[in-house]
Amino acid sequence: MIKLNVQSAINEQIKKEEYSSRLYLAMAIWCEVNGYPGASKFLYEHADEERMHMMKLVHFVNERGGKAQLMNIEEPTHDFESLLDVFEKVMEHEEYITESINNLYEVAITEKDYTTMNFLQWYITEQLEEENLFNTILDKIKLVGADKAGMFHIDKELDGMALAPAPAE
Ligand code: OFO
Repeated sequence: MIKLNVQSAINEQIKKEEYSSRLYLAMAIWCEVNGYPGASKFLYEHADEERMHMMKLVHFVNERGGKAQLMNIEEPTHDFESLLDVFEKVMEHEEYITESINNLYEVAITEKDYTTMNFLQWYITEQLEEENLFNTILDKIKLVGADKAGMFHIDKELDGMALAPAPAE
């Protein structure tokens, strides 16, 4: 049976993953209406991936005899200055999520909840991969600067960037 404070820490993380999904959805929409179809497709897919992150946590809490709980979430930012601004905000957000996962792991350590610690390993690895991925994208965007042809190329690249298939739950 999952301890109540571990459950409530995971429920907080569920909220953050749900917010991540909506934030990337808002970014995908901005990209779609601002002439970046590739970035838009990439971010729509990423919004789905964040929902999957949320669902894994939901199932985990329920399977451990607890109850996942959804909370109110604030409206995400809708307006961005540029594609660079979008990906800078993605990076900022991912760093925040990494910190949050680390804090959640700390709760599991304190409670000697080895099952949760083991489960969270997946998220720790995932965050490392996501930060690396977004850093690479951000570097490329910074490199092309205001060059329109370069930006077009990056958008094409984002279009072709396949996400890792969702692991079986
Ligand atoms: Fe859920 O990994 Fe990104 O935020």
